[in-house]
Amino acid sequence: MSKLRLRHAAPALLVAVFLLALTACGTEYPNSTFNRHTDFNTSIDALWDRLLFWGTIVFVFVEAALVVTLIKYRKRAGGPEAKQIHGNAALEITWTAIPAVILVLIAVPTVKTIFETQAPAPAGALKVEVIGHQWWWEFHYPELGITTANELYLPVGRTASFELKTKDVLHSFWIPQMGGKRDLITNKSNFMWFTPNADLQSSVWNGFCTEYCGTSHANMKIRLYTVQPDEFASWAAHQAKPAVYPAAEPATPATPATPAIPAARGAQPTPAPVEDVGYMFPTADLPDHVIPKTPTPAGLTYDDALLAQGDPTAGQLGFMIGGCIGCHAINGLPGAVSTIGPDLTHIASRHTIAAGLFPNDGPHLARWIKNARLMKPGILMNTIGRGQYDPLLKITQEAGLDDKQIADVVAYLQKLK
Ligand code: HEC
Ligand SMILES: [Cu+2]
Repeated sequence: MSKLRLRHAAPALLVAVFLLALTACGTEYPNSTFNRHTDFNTSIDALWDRLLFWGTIVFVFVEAALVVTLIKYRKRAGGPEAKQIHGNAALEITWTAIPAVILVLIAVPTVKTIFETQAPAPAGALKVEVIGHQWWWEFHYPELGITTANELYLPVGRTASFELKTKDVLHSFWIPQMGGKRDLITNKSNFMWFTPNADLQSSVWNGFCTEYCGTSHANMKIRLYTVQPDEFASWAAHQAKPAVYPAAEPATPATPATPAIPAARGAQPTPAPVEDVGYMFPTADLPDHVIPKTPTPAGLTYDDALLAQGDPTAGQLGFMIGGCIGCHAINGLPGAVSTIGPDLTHIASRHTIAAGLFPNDGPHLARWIKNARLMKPGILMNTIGRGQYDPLLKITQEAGLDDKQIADVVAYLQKLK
């Protein structure tokens, strides 16, 4: 590049850098870890600010000294020969002492933050067991008797204490908006805790697996709902119950255990009880950054009109004859106790399926059941649609469920609120 062109390029480059810096101002960063939504992130953010402060001072000082020296002492035509010197004790002591002081200013808060974030969880924390699987997350609330998958609810203002384990290979648990990441290690429990700020509004955050764990590592996501304590209590109370299908006959209310109080004169007949399915984060309030946008495979077709004809009772049977009970538990469905795949007891109360890869709706559920391995590469769930090609086993599924039977199973799953 000629000298002239370089002179022209420099201002253009400056403008480009300036514009790039400008774009950083207006945008939201839904997956950034630099915020103060929890005690953990507050410590990390405070440390980061301090590092950035000292780092900026050092950078500006060193670069300024460099540029001044380059310009002031550059070689000039006919200039004198450079003076030859040997050492300068004062200068050397200074440039050793200043960095040493800066290192101490960085090291002390760093070590303090490490101890803070590695300390045992405070008393009264909500215990959550996190179990990594290739490629989905199992969540247990041991004190509440809840098992769920991929979607985690936590109340704001209460510390959540995680015990991290893995069923197979190494994974790593990271919800950037809430705190640091921590590995899930084979044959060992790791621990981590954080407290979502009490003044957080009910919100949804993305989480990820951040330790490469095989084919669908990138498809192993978490949805975290931080909700108000009463919303959490409602969610938890319902999740701990068995599946709601088949529902109790609404026509014959159960005989009350205590003698019925005689109805007051003129009392209205009691309205039919509304089935309580507990709190679920409202679909209308979901922020765009948590809505899956993965396209379904082009070769995987399903006539969505069939879904309207789905019969949940036939679907419950289909769930058994289709082999689903070999891998999935549904609390309340006899025989469905396997823990190989995600617990489906309250599958309809989740917004996504397949560890955040697809929205949890009829068309996606149907395609998933038909050929899950085409939707999410490498997974343990086999291809179940009749006549479908299983990309992992490299065989065509000759038995399996036809499209109508799949519609029935979908109708059944959608009853499991
Ligand atoms: C060989 C074991 C196996 C069988 C059989 C099986 N599944 Fe699965 N299923 C899995 C695994 C493993 C996953 C998790 C896949 C992932 O997200 O990586 C899964 C995921 C799912 C999900 C998504 C759950 C969630 O919360 O993300 C649904 C729904 C589902 N299976 C339904 C079914 C149905 C219906 C059948 C029977 C027609 C069935 N499965 C048969 C292993 C199995
Ligand atoms: Cu993983």
